[in-house]
Amino acid sequence: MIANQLLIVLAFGMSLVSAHFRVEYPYWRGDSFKTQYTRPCGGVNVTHNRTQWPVDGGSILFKPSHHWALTYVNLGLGDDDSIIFNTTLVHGFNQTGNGTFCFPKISIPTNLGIQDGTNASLQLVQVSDGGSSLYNCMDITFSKSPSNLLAQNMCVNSTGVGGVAISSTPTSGGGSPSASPSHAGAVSNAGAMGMGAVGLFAMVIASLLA
Ligand SMILES: [Cu+2]
Repeated sequence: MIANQLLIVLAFGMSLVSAHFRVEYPYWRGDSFKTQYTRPCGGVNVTHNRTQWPVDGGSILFKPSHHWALTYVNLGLGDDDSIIFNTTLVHGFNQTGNGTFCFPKISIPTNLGIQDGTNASLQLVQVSDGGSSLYNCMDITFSKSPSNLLAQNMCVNSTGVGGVAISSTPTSGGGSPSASPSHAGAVSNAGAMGMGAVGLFAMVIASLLA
């Protein structure tokens, strides 16, 4: 048991050091590992390395490295560093597991006036256990016939990677609200209530505190 706890501590330590995420498609602005906490784009300025992205929306493939992270996708129109990411394309959800995660097709609101040739940037935000937000941006040009679409058979989640909707109420069970992870009994109850990765995470913390 002590060995197990040591392994868990090591795993957490490693995830803090090698933390962060990278984006594979559309091309990210560049390596942001040292500055990824910097808003709005991880400390990397706008580029000319634009990926053609369908006018009605496309896919995003990225590699998260945290056990879980609240995750968002925002859109900003324009092609310089004054872009404001004021359109939320994917509202917050809990992205679970590390490996590869893919959104097959993120749809675009029709009232933004986007057409063939419109330049924009996508902003991917992840907030994990430490509370700091991590950012990466991808510069795109909307296109009616994109030349470099991500093949749909490439758009898969690796084993153990997924997502859980965030809800203001327990997803099942209907018992009392989940408690803080300071009491092991309450935590295992939270797990039984279908808290998924969050419950699992709380259980790991509880085992460290025990
Ligand atoms: Cu990180």
